[in-house]
Amino acid sequence: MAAAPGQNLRIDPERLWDSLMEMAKIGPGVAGGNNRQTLTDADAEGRKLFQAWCGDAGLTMGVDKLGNMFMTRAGTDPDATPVYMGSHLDTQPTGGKYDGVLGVLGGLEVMRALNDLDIRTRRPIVLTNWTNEEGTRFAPAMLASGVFAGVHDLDWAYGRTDAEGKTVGEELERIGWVGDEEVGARKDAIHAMFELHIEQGPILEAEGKDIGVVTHGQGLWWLEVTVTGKDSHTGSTPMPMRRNAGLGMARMTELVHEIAMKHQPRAVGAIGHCDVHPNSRNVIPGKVVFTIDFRSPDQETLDAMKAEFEERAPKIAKDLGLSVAIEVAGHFDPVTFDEGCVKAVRNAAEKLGYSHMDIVSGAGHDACWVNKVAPTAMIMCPCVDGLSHNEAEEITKDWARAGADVLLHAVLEAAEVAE
Ligand code: HGY
Ligand code: MN
Ligand code: MN
Repeated sequence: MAAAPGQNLRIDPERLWDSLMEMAKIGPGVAGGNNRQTLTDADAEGRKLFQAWCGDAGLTMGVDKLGNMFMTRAGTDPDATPVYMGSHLDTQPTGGKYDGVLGVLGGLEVMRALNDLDIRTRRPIVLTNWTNEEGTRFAPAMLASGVFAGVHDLDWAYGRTDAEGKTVGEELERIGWVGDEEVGARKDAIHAMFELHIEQGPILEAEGKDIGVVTHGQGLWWLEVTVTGKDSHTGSTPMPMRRNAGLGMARMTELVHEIAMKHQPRAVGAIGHCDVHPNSRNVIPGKVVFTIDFRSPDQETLDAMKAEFEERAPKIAKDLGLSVAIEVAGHFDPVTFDEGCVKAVRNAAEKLGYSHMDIVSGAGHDACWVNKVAPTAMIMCPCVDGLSHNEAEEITKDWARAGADVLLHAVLEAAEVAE
């Protein structure tokens, strides 16, 4: 049967895989994954390699004041509003080789394939590497795309600090990636944006699907909680006299789990970060600071979980002679992606013969913020055992190929092949 128009247009899976493995050598983890945290020297090295590859592919670079990198492939109509792709190169401290990176290097592979196939598009195509998607070193997640979309203020972003008190502004300066573009100057000139990303969950693999057509994304609350008691001796302080902030955190951890379980199956809750002070073996902790991560695709459920914790945590503290302070450290509402862009993703998967299903993104992504300012959709590929934010994160070459092929065709539909 003759191929449908364009059906045989495909990326080069070996070249994509080689680039993924090359990038994975930068900021290696200790167990086969990556530790390329944002604004570290490893991040700077990864940016440089990405910049060199984009130069080889004939792309021109723009950088904004938060280090967001924009790599442009010219269209035949320079006045046409560009089509964007992209994701992030920064990783968790015990991250995988594909979270974010597949979206950036999959986009680069699309550019390389268009060059090989000598295809010109009417619209320019722009490939983005967003600064600090992970929010692990500097909270919140998706910081730079949030400023780009007008959700966060630039100076507030510059002032975000890491555990050692270093700020985003200082570190961006130190690695030499403060660009000259205003952050968000491009936001009113985006025809469509597509982000390719691994699912980071078990659904696609379990269902035997190559492609996730992402229709929605979960919303999120990050609550930073400070529980204060009193440092005292673990040996000589009688139990009734203790004001043990660590015990307060333990009971609040149970509460977070109880609240999330109450709203199953459309809710999750956990605590992934905590600092115990003074963190000494024989001192009862007088202060504990931890971050709660509540998520749900339903606005009502998401807000109900936050409200219930805010209501019940002070009682736990009072019963233990502690005080508790709760601050919002990150937030975005559930996301509905653009129907037209979602359709372009589904059409591409159909045309290419890849099995696919609609899916809600469990994780947050830069596309969630870009969706506020431009028609946006996401393409997902499975990951082994649904594992991510773990150095053992794995995908297959075929899943990477399928995702990048669909990205190629969705972008071509939006950017229009020039006659
Ligand atoms: O937290 C998230 O969902 C994303 O991985 N930064
Ligand atoms: Mn990611
Ligand atoms: Mn991530």
